[in-house]
Amino acid sequence: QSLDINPTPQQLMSEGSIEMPTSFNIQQKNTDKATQHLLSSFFTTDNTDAKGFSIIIGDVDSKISRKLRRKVPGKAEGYFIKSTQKSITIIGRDARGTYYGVRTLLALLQNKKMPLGEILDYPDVAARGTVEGFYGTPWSFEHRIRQLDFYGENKLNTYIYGPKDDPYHSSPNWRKPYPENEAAQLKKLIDRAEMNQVDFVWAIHPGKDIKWNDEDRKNLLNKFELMYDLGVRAYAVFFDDISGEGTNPKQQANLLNFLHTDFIKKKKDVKPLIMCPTEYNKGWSKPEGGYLKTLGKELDPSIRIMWTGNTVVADIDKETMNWINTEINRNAFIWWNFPVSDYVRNHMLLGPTYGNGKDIANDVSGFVSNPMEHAEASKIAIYGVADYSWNMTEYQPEKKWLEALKVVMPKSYKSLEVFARHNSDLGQNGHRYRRKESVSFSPKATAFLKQLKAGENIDDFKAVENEFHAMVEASYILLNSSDNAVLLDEIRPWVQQFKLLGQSGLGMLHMYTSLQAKKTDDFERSYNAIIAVKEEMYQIDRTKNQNPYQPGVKTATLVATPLIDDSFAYLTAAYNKEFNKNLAVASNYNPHVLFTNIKQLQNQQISLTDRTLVLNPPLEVIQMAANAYFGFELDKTTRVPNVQYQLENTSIYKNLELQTSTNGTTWATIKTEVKKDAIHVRLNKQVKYIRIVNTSTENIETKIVHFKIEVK
Ligand code: LOG
Repeated sequence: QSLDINPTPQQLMSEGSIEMPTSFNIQQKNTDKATQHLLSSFFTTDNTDAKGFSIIIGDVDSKISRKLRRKVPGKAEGYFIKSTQKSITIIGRDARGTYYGVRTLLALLQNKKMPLGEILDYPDVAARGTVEGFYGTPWSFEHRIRQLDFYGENKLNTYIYGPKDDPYHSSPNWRKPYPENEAAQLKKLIDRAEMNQVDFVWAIHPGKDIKWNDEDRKNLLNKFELMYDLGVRAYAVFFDDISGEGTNPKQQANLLNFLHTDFIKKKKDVKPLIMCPTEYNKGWSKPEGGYLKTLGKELDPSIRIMWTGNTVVADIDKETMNWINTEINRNAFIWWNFPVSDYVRNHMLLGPTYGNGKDIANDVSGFVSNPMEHAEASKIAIYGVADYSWNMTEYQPEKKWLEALKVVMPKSYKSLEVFARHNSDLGQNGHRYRRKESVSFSPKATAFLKQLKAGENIDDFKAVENEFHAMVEASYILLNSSDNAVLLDEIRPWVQQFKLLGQSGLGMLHMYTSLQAKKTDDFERSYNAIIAVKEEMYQIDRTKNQNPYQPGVKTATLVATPLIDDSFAYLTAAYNKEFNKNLAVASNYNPHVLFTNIKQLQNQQISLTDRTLVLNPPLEVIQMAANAYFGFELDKTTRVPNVQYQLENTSIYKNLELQTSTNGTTWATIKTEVKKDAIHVRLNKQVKYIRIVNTSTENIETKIVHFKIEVK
């Protein structure tokens, strides 16, 4: 029988099974609060009895047969289980190991028969879990509670609390205590974490405005004390996405070493510090500045240094680890930027967890995933992270993905699978990170289009039709499912969009068969229906998930949407030609392009809605050397009535010019005025190029808050 245990145990020796006992005699030798609590969630007066099947539980220091205790793996958080005809013994290396042993026991008890044999188990990576470190709406209290329970269930031990948009985590309010309500909620979360054997790591992000003086040192210490009183026993300090004085590595190291000696060491019951450096990925590191080497040399060896990989969003391999570990003199603590979607907010990332090397277990001090602001939907990826970081070499992405879907939607998982397999890629994005999507459907879609355009018989017509049916059906089932209302709340607009997309696909197929049969009425009816469906999709895109970054709701963007759009356009054109008609070939094509010489911005997306052309603002600090510029190149010379932009830190405006051009070589400078930190210009000029350029000789560091123009 298959034992559904996540994460996969390291060694499982099966020796048959016996009938599942109905009554148990629990003997707790040496267990902590979390384990007791977990046991009481399953064993009640209904299924326990002094004469029941014996279950003996304790850690290596408890009074359990020495022979068995010797078998417990030497690794922290490991455990050993022996299950015989007469009894089950669970022994943990430490309290957490015992807890994990009980977790496995509860999974065993879910089987029809009780498996006999031995399990030897331990994690490959010391710290495993998530970092709530994204921009956007922080997770709600209820979501966090659900997450912490999920981590306990899947043997994840780390939750780093660092939402960028919590004002008391970052500048300027990091110095202030949480208001009473927030503090009370945090306390509840910390207790919940403890009950799940999860380290609640509270992170602070002070670098935007920290002064390297005694006062701010005290402010930090004071905040740490306040958090300690709430129950925090693990801390992190983040210096990511900042510019200016806060980025100085010597000062950062001084401060962290101070916190280490004056706080962590003194408290005795607090875990080693975790820090996120300013240069947190190789792409941004400037070896000549010596930033990372300074941290590596100066920081106390116990302090963990986070790392996102070769770029901000990257999968991690051996080379990645070799490089960074040499720089920082220790094993980096991986901050994996998946499934975070704060830079592609109109997408749902529901695909499998894959892409990281299976040979880096001994090169990392931790592995945490930065998830989506959609907490429940992120569980699909987190489930995979739990298995990957526990037992790397055995990790199977697809298998774990299917399991995860079942875990989050025990009844409607098949429908969720249809939806998720078409909603995993990010679309084009500034970080150039992509995921597989519609994998099994993709070759059919390609063949369909090819044969359609070549006027050949379409071999996979039925298969394509079946997929569109599956999309519509899955959407209806999901929209009316009741097995995870919390998840449904997050994905609903995307499912609605997906349903409409499936319907437009079916309509497109009907256009095809009608054209084949030369049934013009049928063709035009389906054509008009698709136009109406597209309008409904457009409405969803314009009203749901509105945010200033990537507003709207995109679905199945890699394979299914382009297939339908292309086929629709092709069929309409073919119909127009054959019947001398004039049906519009709808398109939402954006003909304008980004115009920049800044490498960091090269892949940044721009979007055109109605008549507004927007640079989707990147989240991180942009480096603008002298003569660096960014702006737009319009497809042809066009009247631009208005221009608006805002950059963080208004003092840099004096070093920048707004310029326009009709040929890209001669430029006119436009007079600008700052109002409420932003610049609005009534331009009303014919332009082909428009840009903001650094006309000073200095390097400018800034964040783009927004940049948009109107095009007539
Ligand atoms: C931020 C993070 C954000 C992520 C993805 C780190 C260390 N910091 O570019 O808050 O969620 O990228 O957009 C980041 O990754 N900045």
